[in-house]
Amino acid sequence: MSSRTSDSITSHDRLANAIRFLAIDAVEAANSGHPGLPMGAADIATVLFTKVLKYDPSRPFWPDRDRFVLSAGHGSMLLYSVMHLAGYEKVTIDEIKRFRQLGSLTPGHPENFVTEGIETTTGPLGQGIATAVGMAMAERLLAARFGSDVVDHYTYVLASDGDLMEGISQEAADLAGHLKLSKLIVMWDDNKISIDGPTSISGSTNQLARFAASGWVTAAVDGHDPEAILAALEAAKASDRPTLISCRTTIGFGSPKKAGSEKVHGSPLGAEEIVATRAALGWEAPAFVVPEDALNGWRAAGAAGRAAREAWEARFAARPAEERTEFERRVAGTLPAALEGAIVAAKEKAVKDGGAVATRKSSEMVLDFITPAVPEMVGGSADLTGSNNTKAKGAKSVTPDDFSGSFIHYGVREHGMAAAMNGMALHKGLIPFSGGFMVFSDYCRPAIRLAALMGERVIHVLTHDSIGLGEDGPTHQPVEHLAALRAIPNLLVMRPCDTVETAECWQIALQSTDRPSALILSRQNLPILRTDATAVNRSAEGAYEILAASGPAQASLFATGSEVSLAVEAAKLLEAQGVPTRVVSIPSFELFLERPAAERAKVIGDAPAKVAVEAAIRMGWDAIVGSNAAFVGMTSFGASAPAKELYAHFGITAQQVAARALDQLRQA
Ligand SMILES: Cc1ncc(C[n+]2csc(CCOP(=O)(O)OP(=O)(O)O)c2C)c(N)n1
Repeated sequence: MSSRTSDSITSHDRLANAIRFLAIDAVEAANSGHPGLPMGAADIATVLFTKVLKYDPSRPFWPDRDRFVLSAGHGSMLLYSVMHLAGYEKVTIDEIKRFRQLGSLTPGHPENFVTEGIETTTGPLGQGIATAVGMAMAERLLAARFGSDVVDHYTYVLASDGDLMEGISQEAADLAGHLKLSKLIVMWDDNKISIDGPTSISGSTNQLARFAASGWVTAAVDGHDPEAILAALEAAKASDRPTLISCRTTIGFGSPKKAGSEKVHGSPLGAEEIVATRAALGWEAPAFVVPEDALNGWRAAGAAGRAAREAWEARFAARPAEERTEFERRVAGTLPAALEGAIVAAKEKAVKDGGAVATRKSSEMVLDFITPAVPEMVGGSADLTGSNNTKAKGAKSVTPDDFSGSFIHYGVREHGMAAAMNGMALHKGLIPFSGGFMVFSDYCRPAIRLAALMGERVIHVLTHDSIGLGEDGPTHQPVEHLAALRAIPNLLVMRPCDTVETAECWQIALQSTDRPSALILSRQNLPILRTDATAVNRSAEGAYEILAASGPAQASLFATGSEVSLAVEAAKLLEAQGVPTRVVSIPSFELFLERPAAERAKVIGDAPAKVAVEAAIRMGWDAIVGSNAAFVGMTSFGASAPAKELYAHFGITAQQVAARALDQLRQA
């Protein structure tokens, strides 16, 4: 099998078995978890973390560290064991003992916002590998900006069968292969077992051929042979393309009765089998005790990374001061002072130009102002660049041979795009934003949800936001999507009504360092309603009176985005009939709901008639306007026709809004 000497076998095996038994014992103590993967992949992790990976446990956030992503998040105990063994201070043996308990640093699946040193949250299979593609892209993008003296690292992934079964893995593979992300190395824990049994019961893809077809280098090794693993990793590092290494392993390696079977995937081994496994692997130490030789070996490997970190610090210190400050600013995620002026300039232009503009065009105009001011922004689109308007003036496209650009052609891969954006944000140093049709936010929802969970600043520009897109019809017309996006905790959903609000929403999205944003934009033209081009950001209030009533308000109309101008028209109709009417624009439910109740009550007001209008379903509106308010919107899918006809067909008109207000006044 290999030419290992007995000494090296002993020491490697001791290090790998230390991972195995921490995992076995922690899962047993928690009475839940996944021992199979850590036991099977312990040899891979040992080679990676003791011989290859550039990291320093004492500085988990050192910018030029290699990234490691455990895409198969269910194998979290592999990561926690390695981190404890290598010397990540906070992952103590007590935390290992508290695996999966409330408030521990060792939750069921790895959570980057809980445990320092974990690069990304994983668990939904396929997300990790796709997120890692974004990290590898970020490395290339930043190396093109700051040079390889400052940015020069690899991104490693441990992926399971399930990761490769998920469709997103193909989007990720395709993107990485096309971009020739040569510093992305995926180790596939090829154990041929998933939950239902052998993977052969549900799939027969030749994964190596698939990745090869997407432009990857592939290799296959015995995943229990440390020398073969090391050689494959060394070759992968020298490659000019991303590499997939099939590491053939036995799930639950070492367990006499359960190794190689799905029984060890996701349940504790049980006391008897643990005794048998200890005997089989020659491990005498009791539960949670790491023998001194193994601990010393691991700690020495962990401490070895310090030299690389210090060498990087010396190289970085030799860079010009201005460059250092800029790099540090971008990595810290602090915005440049120039942003505010750029926002005001965009607002001034909007007011000066006047006229009706689609908010997707407004957004493009705003980007022309802000992207030069915020050079860490990296845009893109899922093959809808001309429709999403996310390519600012002068933005250069990124190509496989030139990462100095700031616009990415993601191809028709919404899910891969959203996950890659998460990876870029997690990497630090960039602010990713993208473009897609809003209706296809469904295609990237799992990645948007993870961004929200992780609290990452990614900005999704979602255009064609309602029946207002017209002729493409119900397959393309969002109806439930606003409600569905608003349902994701910690996602900021913003639907601006004109160019001034669009500029404000961009400013809010950029300033929201701890949550993702979705900018919901129209295809159809909308009149300019705001003519105040100052530094005051009214959209940040979430909701505000955009049109005052002529006297004490009898009717309050509430609307978002394209329906705000419709509400303004309705207000004019009502005023003409002697009903003093005000209009409240609500660019963001979330921002509004974060304000104190008394302030909210003031904005909502106490007019006897209240009507909300939004070309979408009602779900969510009751929390804003109350269940007694009338609602003009959608209750079904849309249809294929010119936008104006659709608004009339579905009864979303100024006349309808006015009529509903009058109904309410009659009933009052
Ligand atoms: C998107 C998604 N679907 C389903 C699951 C539930 N799940 C966890 S692990 C797994 C498959 C396990 O097989 P494999 O990936 O080969 O891992 P191994 O058995 O080798 O540990 C499934 C279906 C999940 N975590 N993510």
